[in-house]
Amino acid sequence: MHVGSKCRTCRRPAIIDLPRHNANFCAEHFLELCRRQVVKAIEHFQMLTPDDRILVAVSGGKDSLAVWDLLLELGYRADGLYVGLGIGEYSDVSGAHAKAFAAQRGLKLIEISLRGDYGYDIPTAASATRRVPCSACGLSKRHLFDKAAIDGGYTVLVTGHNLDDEAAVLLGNTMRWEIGYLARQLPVLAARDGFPKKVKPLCRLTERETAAWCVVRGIDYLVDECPMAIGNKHLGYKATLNAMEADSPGSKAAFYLNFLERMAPLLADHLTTERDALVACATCGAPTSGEVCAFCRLQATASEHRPVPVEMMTRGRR
Ligand code: Q46
Ligand code: ZN
Ligand code: ZN
Repeated sequence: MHVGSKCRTCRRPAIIDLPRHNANFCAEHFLELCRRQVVKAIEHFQMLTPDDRILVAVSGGKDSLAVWDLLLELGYRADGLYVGLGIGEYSDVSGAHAKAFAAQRGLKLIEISLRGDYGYDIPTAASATRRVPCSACGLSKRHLFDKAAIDGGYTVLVTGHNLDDEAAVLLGNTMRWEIGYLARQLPVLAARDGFPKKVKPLCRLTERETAAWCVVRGIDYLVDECPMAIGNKHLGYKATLNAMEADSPGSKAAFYLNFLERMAPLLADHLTTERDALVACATCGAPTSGEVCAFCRLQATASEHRPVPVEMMTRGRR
C-alpha cells in the first residue's frame, strides 16, 4: 500500500489495501466491508435466521474467532465448540486462544479432548493408520462437530472456512474432476439423516481479510500454522492461487464465486443421487453407510496404539 493512501469511502488514511476491490480502506470502513460480505453470504445462501441456535467450531485461529465475533456482532446467538486435537504445543496454544476469547466475552465454549475423551490424539492416529495426519484429523473433527451440534440441540454448525480455503479445495477437486466432491462443495449443506445443517459464512472473505478483521478488532489468535500441515496439498493449491491472484487481482474470488453461481447449480443432481442409505453406527449411533462408522473404527485403531509425540511425526518434514 502506498504511504498516504486514502480510504475509498471516507478519504481518511487507509490501513489496508484490497487489490481485488481495487481500493484501500480505513479501519471503520474495512470492518463495514467485512460485515457486508458476511451478510451477503448469509442472505444469498439462506445460511442463518435470528432464531437459529448456532454452534461455531473454534480452533483458536483467525478464521474461527473472526466468524464467531462477526456472528455475535450481527446479532446472532452462537456458542463455541473447541476440539483439542493433541497436536503438542500447537494445540495447547490454540486452546488457550479459544478459551480466552470465550472467557473475555462471557461466551459458552464446549470443550472436547480427543485424548481425554476418546483415548487418542492426531499424531498417534496418523501413525496408527499410516496416513496423512489431516485425514484422521478431518474425520475426527467432522464426526465430533456433527455429534456436538446434534447432542446440544443446535440448529446450525458454523465453520470458519474462508474464500482461500474454499478456492484451494475447489482447485484440488477440479484438477481431479471429483464430481461428487464438487457437487457438495457448497457454503451451506442442509441438515439430513442425523447430520446438522452446516454453513460457511466467511466464504466471501479471504484469509488476509479475516486476519485483518482480528487485528483491527483486537482479537488475539494463534498465528502459527499447524505443524502437521507441512507438505499437505491444500497449501500447495493455496500458493498456486496466490501466485495467480498476484498477477491478476480478483481471479481467486472469481474462480470460487463463479463456480458457486454458474457451475454448482449444474451439479445439483449429483448431490441428491450420491446418497447412500444410512444406518445407525453399531457402536456410537451416528449415521453411517457401514455397520461401524469410520470414526469408531479410527478410534478403535488409534486408542490401541502407543501414544506418539507430534515431534516424531513432523521430524524431517520441514
Ligand atoms: S489441524 Fe488437522 Fe488442520 Fe493440522 S492436522 Fe491437518 S487438518 S492441518 S485444519
Ligand atoms: Zn473510511
Ligand atoms: Zn460410530
